[in-house]
Amino acid sequence: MTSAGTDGDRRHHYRTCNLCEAMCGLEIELDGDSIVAIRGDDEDPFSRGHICPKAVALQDIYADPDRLRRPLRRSGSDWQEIGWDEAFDRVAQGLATVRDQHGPDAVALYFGNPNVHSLGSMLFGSTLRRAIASKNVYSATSVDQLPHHVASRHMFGHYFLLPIPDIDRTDYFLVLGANPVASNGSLMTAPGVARRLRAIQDRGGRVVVVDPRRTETAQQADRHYFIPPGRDALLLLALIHTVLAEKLGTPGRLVDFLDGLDAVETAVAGFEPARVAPLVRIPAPEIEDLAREFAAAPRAVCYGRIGVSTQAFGGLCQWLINVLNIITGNLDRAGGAMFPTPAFDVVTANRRGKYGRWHTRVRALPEFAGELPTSALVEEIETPGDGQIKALVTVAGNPVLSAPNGGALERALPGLEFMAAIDIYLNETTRHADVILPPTTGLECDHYDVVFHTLAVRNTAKYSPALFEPAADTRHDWQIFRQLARRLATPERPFDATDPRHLATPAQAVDHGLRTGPYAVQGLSLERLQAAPHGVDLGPLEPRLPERLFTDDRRIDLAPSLFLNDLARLRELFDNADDAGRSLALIGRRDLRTNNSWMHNSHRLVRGRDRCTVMMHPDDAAARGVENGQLVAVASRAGRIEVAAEVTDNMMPGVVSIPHGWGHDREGVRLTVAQAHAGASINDVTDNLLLDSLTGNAALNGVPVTIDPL
Ligand SMILES: Nc1nc2c(c(=O)[nH]1)N[C@H]1C(S)=C(S)[C@@H](COP(=O)(O)OP(=O)(O)OC[C@H]3O[C@@H](n4cnc5c(=O)[nH]c(N)nc54)[C@H](O)[C@@H]3O)O[C@H]1N2
Ligand SMILES: Nc1nc2c(c(=O)[nH]1)N[C@H]1C(S)=C(S)[C@@H](COP(=O)(O)OP(=O)(O)OC[C@H]3O[C@@H](n4cnc5c(=O)[nH]c(N)nc54)[C@H](O)[C@@H]3O)O[C@H]1N2
Ligand code: SF4
Ligand SMILES: [Mo]
Repeated sequence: MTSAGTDGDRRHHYRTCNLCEAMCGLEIELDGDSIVAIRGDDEDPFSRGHICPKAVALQDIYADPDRLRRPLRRSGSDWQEIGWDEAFDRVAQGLATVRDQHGPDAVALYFGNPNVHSLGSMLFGSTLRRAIASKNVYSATSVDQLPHHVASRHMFGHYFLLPIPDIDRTDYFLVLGANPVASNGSLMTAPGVARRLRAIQDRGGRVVVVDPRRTETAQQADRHYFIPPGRDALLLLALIHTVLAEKLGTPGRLVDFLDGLDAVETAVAGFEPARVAPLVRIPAPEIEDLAREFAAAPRAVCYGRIGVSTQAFGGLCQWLINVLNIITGNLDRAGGAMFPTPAFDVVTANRRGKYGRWHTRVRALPEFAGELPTSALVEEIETPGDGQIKALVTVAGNPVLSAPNGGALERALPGLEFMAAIDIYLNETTRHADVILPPTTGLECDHYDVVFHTLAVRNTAKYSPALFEPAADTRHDWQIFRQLARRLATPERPFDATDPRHLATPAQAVDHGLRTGPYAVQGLSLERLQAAPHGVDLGPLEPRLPERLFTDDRRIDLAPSLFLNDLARLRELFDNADDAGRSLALIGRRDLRTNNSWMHNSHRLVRGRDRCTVMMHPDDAAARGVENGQLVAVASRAGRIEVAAEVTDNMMPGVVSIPHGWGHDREGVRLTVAQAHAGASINDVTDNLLLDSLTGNAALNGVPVTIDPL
């Protein structure tokens, strides 16, 4: 047990919340070993006291009687606790048997979202990957931010060199397909987004939101435009068209290392506002005004997140957002889109992110940075033949609820010869495993945010020691990876126990990263951070280009052919869009008190009204005879679910919205609270065949559905 600061018998522990991307500083008040209160840490230089309701639930996860602490082995539908050695042996044996018989690619790995929030997994997850050495590696990346990576790789030379909106200094914040007031920000680590948005407005700036739903963020904005799902690329082209045609902006100092401006000028021809307007349902004069305002603002930034990533033109959207920022001179300058300088720097030359080195067997979807698109997982399990997936390891992932057409995946999992899960719950996905290996989590772990400091709107650093000793006879995730790697070794791929990568603890690895990082000259080290429990401030984001570029020629490629070629696909939509008989378009949403699929077992997060509803416009409801609160069937090519209708004019007509991560009523799930608030899974309706075919990212938004009252 570690702590800092005492107050009589009461002690205070300071740490960073690792549940979402915001990295809020927490102050946890303890009486002995019991938590008395969890508050925002006012002295955290980054979050300055901000907190959301989920942080308080960290104690619920810690104490949750349903949380697994010992390995489980399944026989039929019964589960039995087993010892760690037996569990490691069984998993290694199950995987090795498949590998020996069918080759390493027959063993697939799926890494879920909490991996990026786990220090152990971020530093040592590669141990497991190398040991399994399969081309079938999948993750939540391809149901999320993959298009951002593809754009960064091709334009800036590194998939993790992601431009982050400098919202604390901007005068104009144009937001497409993100709802940071509910999601707390993504690829923009910025605790207290609502406060930061208000600050833009208070200094005379503007916030403009483009979203098919009038979201919590849109309600706080100066202006909101509805847009039909999947058409943002057209709007962005029209904005760029206007900026170029009216010569509204220049790339400024970026010109010295910028190629492809002419190619962009050619590419946008034909996408004038007047032609695009009827499709995006925003009048041409308003598109033109938006472009003029954006370009005229002293400092502006366009930011687009999951609504413009997990859709049919995700790659084009992320490319065009970068283009808009660049041609108005807003990349790499204060108040624009900037590149953080993290103290532990993962943006290094050795892994820039290769693209298309191999493809999926069935649909020939491209690999990116060593991963294949999660949308392909079902068919790669089900389609017989050479290279078929026969074994699966999920690591902190719940693809049955999170992957498109999760219902089909759920039906495919029992066909595997072997499945293991490294997970803290027996849930919708892990119930199909033969063995579950539960690692320590949250308050039992040391934390340093290797990933999100790289995406943060200010440079800071903070080390959080574990608050509680892990329960007796438990294992950290990194220890699990090592044990499996040791057992999966072969004569060709031996496990070298003396390899420094297998010897270091996460703390030692962090120290090494800090001592070789950009602030090493200022003496930054683990010891220094341990002496500063609230974290240290390293200053605002600074211009980093061209030095930070990783392209071979150290220049920005504004017009990679990959994206130019994809415009043909967009033109097809442009020419053939038929809105007359349009079915309803399904999109997602997030709620402040959820965290994807796995926090519904906390009483305090699920109490109150049912949040798993389908929101629809009053006109769409009336046309189908649906009343507010009524149970309806939502159906698509992939499947059908039943949820209550929530009739609201916050939805654009023709568009309906359901949150993801629900559907806990499956048999055999051991989540007592979540099962009593089960909801239904939107991903039983989303479609694994709907993709951004350029990047392979799932098109979770814009799924055609029908709705009928029950
Ligand atoms: N329709 C629709 N679908 C979506 C989205 C959407 O917007 N709409 N969003 C997508 C996005 S952005 C994402 S990131 C994905 C997320 O997709 P996933 O990562 O597959 O799903 P999660 O719900 O995050 O599941 C996390 C799993 O990790 C386990 N877990 C929690 N903490 C730990 C830990 O410390 N260690 C280990 N080993 N396990 C842990 C949980 O029990 C759970 O099984 O969902 C995607 N799916
Ligand atoms: N409370 C909470 N916070 C979370 C999570 C959570 O589950 N709950 N999940 C975390 C994760 S894993 C991630 S990746 C981030 C995501 O963070 P955000 O990207 O902010 O996620 P959302 O709130 O889903 O916002 C996406 C928005 O896109 C809109 N949208 C859908 N389709 C389109 C479209 O075609 N065009 C446009 N312009 N908009 C569209 C939706 O209406 C929605 O408002 O949130 C993280 N934070
Ligand atoms: S916003 Fe995110 S990081 Fe901050 S307290 Fe909530 S869950 Fe934790
Ligand atoms: Mo995500």
